[in-house]
Amino acid sequence: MNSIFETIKSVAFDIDHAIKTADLGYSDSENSSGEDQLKLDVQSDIIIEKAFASVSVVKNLVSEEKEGVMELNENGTYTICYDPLDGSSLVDVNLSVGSIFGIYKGELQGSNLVASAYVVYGPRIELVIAEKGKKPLLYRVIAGEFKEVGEVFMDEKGKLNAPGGTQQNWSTTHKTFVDSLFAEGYRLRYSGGMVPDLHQIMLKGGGLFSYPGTTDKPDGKLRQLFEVIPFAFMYEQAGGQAINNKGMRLMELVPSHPHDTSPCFFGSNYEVNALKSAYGIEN
Ligand code: P6P
Repeated sequence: MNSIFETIKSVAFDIDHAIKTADLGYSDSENSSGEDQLKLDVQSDIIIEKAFASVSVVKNLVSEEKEGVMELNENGTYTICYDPLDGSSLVDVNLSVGSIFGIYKGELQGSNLVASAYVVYGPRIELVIAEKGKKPLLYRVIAGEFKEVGEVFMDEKGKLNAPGGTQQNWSTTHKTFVDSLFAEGYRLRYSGGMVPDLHQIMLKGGGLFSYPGTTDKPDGKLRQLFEVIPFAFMYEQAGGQAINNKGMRLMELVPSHPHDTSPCFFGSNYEVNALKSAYGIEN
């Protein structure tokens, strides 16, 4: 697995350079979710695909930017499902964005995730890696190299609230719950970039990130294999919880299609338990 993590460190520098130098225009194509692709999306995807092609333990790649499964090494062990540049539309307003990697062994479903990692491209490049049985580990680029900073863990109760999705399309239950957190004094922290938004909550002691099903997106917006399950693993390893609107652990998701989405809630125990109560879910 270490060869995978070293490759992620390498592509982090290449993608960070592309962010700082590439043309921020749109390509003439769409991704599998029907979203317009920035040239930077395509470039980041190519950087990752080329980098993993020479990593023998990687059997397949599944990219948010492409349809289907790409076989790399028939004798490989792991399938890497990745979002090469999540939130890329924020680059042209100079906000932080990220790359997300889910490392699966066997069928592509939550229970077969063996590790996950994400890179944040912000004022500094930061990387968090989570493996089974270990707290997530934070790395930061210092003097041009990734240095290990320490373990990431969340308090039982946090202060930050990151409510995603179009508010006019939330259910009444969700709106009432989100408002109740603000009434308790939670501070709004939402940039529209899943990676920095979830990173901030994990590093600042906890809180809640929510992207519910909405009237316009009943199954939510965030993709199970590339975004939801990798972060669910992170949050559980950091001592928090990650569930859907029915109270099911997101780690139990079994997508029927690689680009399936799910309503998702990630947070510290207090906030997720409060959401379960608000949604009428047994704690
Ligand atoms: P909304 C970025 O496009 C993204 O996929 C995630 O990074 C982010 O959390 C979400 O969409 C934002 O969506 O509907 O709140 O703008």
